[in-house]
Amino acid sequence: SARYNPHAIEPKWQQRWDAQGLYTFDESSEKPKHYALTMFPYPSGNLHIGHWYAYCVPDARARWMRMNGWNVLFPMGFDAFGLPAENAAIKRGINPRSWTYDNIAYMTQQFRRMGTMIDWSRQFATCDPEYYRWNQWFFVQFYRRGLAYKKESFVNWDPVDQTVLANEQVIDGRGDRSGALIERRLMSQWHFKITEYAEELLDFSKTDMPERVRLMQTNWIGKSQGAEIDFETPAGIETVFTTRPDTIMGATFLVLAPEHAKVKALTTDAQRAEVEAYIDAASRLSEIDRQAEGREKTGVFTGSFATHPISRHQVPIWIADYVLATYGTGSIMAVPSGDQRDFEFAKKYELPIVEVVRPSGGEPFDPATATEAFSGDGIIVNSGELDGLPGGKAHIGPVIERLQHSGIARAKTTYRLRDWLLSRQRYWGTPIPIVYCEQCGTVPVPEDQLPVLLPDNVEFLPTGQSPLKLSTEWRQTTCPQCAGPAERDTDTMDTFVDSSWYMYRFLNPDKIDGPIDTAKAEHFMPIDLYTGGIEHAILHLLYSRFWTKATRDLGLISSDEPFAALRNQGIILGEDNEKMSKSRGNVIDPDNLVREYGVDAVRVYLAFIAPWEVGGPWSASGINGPAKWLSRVWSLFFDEVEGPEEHIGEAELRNKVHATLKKVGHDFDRLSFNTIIAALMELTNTLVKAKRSAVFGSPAWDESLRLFNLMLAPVTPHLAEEIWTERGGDASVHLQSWPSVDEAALVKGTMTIAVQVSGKLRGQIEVVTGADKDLIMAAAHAEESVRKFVEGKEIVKEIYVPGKIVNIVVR
Ligand code: ANZ
Ligand code: ZN
Repeated sequence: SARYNPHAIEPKWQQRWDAQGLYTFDESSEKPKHYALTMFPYPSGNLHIGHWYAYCVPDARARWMRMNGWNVLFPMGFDAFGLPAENAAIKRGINPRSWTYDNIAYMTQQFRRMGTMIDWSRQFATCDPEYYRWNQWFFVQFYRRGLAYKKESFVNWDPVDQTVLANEQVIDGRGDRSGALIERRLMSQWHFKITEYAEELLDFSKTDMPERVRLMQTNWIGKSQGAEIDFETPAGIETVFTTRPDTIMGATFLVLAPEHAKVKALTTDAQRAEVEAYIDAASRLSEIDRQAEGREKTGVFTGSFATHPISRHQVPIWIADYVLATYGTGSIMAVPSGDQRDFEFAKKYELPIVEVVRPSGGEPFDPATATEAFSGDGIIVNSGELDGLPGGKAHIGPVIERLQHSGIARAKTTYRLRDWLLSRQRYWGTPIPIVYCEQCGTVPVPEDQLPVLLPDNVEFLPTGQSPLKLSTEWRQTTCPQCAGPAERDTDTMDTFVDSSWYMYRFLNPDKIDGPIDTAKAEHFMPIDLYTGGIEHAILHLLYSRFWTKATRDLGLISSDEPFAALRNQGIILGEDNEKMSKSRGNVIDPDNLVREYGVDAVRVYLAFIAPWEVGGPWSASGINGPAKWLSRVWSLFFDEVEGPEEHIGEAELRNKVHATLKKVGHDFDRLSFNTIIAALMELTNTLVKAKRSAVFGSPAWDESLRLFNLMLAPVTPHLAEEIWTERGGDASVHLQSWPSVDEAALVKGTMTIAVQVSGKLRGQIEVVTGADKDLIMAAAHAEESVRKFVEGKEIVKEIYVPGKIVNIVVR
C-alpha cells in the first residue's frame, strides 16, 4: 500500500474537521467541564518553535481529557496591545492597527496548521474595541470603589522608549525592552490598589501552582511583620518601621530616604548645600542599584536630632540612599550592632554602636573590634527593662507587647508590594476613560459612552508624551457631567490589564451588555489547567489573581482564583544549548519542519524532546526518530505481513497493550508527555512482532490495534484519524472515548504446556503466560520426564502449538 504521507493526510483532515465543526465547544453539554488554557500570544508576526511547544503539547492533554468524557474548552486569542506595534509604526511608518491585525491573520493561519482542538469561533484580540471597552468599564468600576486612583509618584522613566515602566519591567536597573538605564521622575499616574489584596494574594490554598511560582509571588509581595515607633524631631513626629523593635535601645541615629518629605525641614542651613547635592545624585539611581548588596554606604547629616523615645537621648538624623522612600515609612531607626547596612554606615561616619542582642553563651559584642553586625537570636542586653528577654527576628512578640503597653510602639505589618502603576504615555493601548473638567474635576466616562475609541489619525513622534496628547481634536471633549469643555486623559493602560481577565471573555466573546456572563463564569471558571512560561510567574499571574478578587468583590463572579492549577513548560533551546535568537542564528522555523516532516511528526518530537516542564535543546537529527516511528506505525496498520515468524501469545499481547494504556493515561494525567511517546514507541515494537506471529488476526490482535489507534489520537490527531477511517471506524476518532484498562490483562499468569516426544505424551511444563517459543523449548528439554526420551537421540524437528503443546520429534 501507499507510504505514510502526512502532506496528503493533514490538510485533508483539518479541512474536514473545520467543516464538521468537530472542535466547536458545546457550552450546553451535560458533561463535566474542563477549561484548559495556554497563555495567549503577542501577535509579533510569526509563530516560533516555542509557541508550538506551548500550544501543541497541552493540546494533546486537552484532547485526552475530551476523550475521557470532559467537556473541554480550549480557546485562543491574541494579546494585541503593546509597544512593538507602536515601534513598527514609528520605524516603518505602518499603522499599528493594520500591523497588528495583519500579524494576527498570518499567525492564525500558522496556528491552524498545528492541528489543535482550539475552538477558533471564540477568538478575539485585546485591541478589538469590543474587548478593550470592558477594560474601560472595569476601570470605571474600580475607580468608583476607590480601587483605581491617581497619585504623584516617582516612576521609572525609560529614556529610550520614552515611557514610564512598572517596577517589574525594570531588570537590573534597565528597561526590560530597551535595555536603557532607568531614571526616576515624579509624575501623576493612575494606580490600581492591588495592595488592598496583599494578604489574600499570599494565600495559595485555592490555586495549585508550582512551588517556585508561589515563592516568587510571595517574595514579590514581601510581607514583613514588625512595629512602628515614633521619634520626636524638630519637624514633628517621625514614625519608623522596624522588624526588630527588640533592638530599640541600640538605635543610635535615624536615617531618612533622600526623597523623604521631612528632609527639607530638618536640614540646617549649614548642611543644606551638601544635602541638596546628595539628593540630586540619589535621584539618578534606581532602587535596585541603591539596594545592591556590598555597595559602599553613603549619606549626609541633616544637622538635626531626634529624641529617642525611651532614653530621651538626642540621636542625629541622617539621609542615605540605602533607605527607600517607597518602603515602610521611608525612614529607619539605625541599629549598627544588629543591621549590617547600619553597621557599615556607622563605621564609615563614626556613629555610636551599642550592643543590644548577645548570642546566648557568646562573647559580648565589642564595637571597636567587630567587623559585622549580629542579626541572629540571643538575649537582650544594655536595654534596661528589656534586658534578659529573648532577642531576634522571631522573638519580637513579647517586646512589642511591652513597648505597646508603654505607648512607644505599635505592631505593624508591611508589604513590599506596590500598587499597580497603570498609566502609559503610549498610543497602542486602552485609553483611560477619564476626562478632566475645570468645573467637576476628575470625571469617569459613563458606561454607556464606552468605549473611548483610540483615534486612528495620530502623529507618532517619540516626544516622551503620548501621541494622544498631540491629538488636540481627540483630547478636547465635553464633560459628561456639566457638558462644559473638558480634556481626556491621554495615557493608555498597561497591557497587563488586557491579560488580567481575558480568560473570562472566552466564555462569552460576543457579549455586548457586559464583560462577563456571570452564569457562564460560575459554571466554567476557574481554569482547570493554565499553562505557560515561567517568565509570567509574577506579574501576569499576580495581576490576574488580583483582577479575579476585585471582580468577585464587584459581585460579578464568586470564585477567588482564576486558575485551579498552573503548570509551566520549559524552554526549547537552540542546538548549541543557548536560547534561540535571531542574533545567534540558532532559530528553528516550525514552518520548515512542517513542510518537511508534517505536523504530527513535529508534535510528536516536541512531546518527546524532553520532560515538558523542563525543556531542552533542539536537535536537527532528533526529529528523524519520531518521523520514522510514524512511518512504522503506518506500515503496521497498512502493509502486508512479512519478515520472520515471531512468537507472541494473546495474553502477552494483551498484557503489553493494557499495561501501555495504563501508563499512557497515568502520564497524561501528570503531564509527562515524553514518557507517553516512549511507551507508544515500545508498544509499536510489540505490535510489529505480534503481526508476524500466530496472534495476528485474532480478537486480541484487533483489540490491540484499536487501542493503539485510540492512544495515538491525542498526540498524532491526523494520522490517528486516517487510520481510524481506513479501518472502518465510525465518526471521528476524536469523538471516541478513551478506552478503559482491563486490569485482568495486567496479571501475568502461567500456562500449562503438554510435552510430547515423537507424538507420545511424556510430561508437562508450567511457563509464564505468553512466553515465547525459545523459552518453552528450553523448559521442555529441562523437564526430567522428557529428557530421558530425548537424550542421545537426534532431534528432527520441534513443533510448538502456542499455549497448548510441544512435540519434539526424535530419531
Ligand atoms: C531596626 C533594625 C535593627 C532593623 C536590626 C533591622 C535589623 P524587611 O525585613 O525587608 O521588611 N527598613 C525599614 N524601612 C526601610 C526602608 N524604607 N528602606 C530601607 N530599609 C528599611 O526589613 C525591615 C528592616 O529594614 C527594618 O528593620 C529597617 O531596619 C529596615 F537589627 O529597623 B530595621
Ligand atoms: Zn464638568
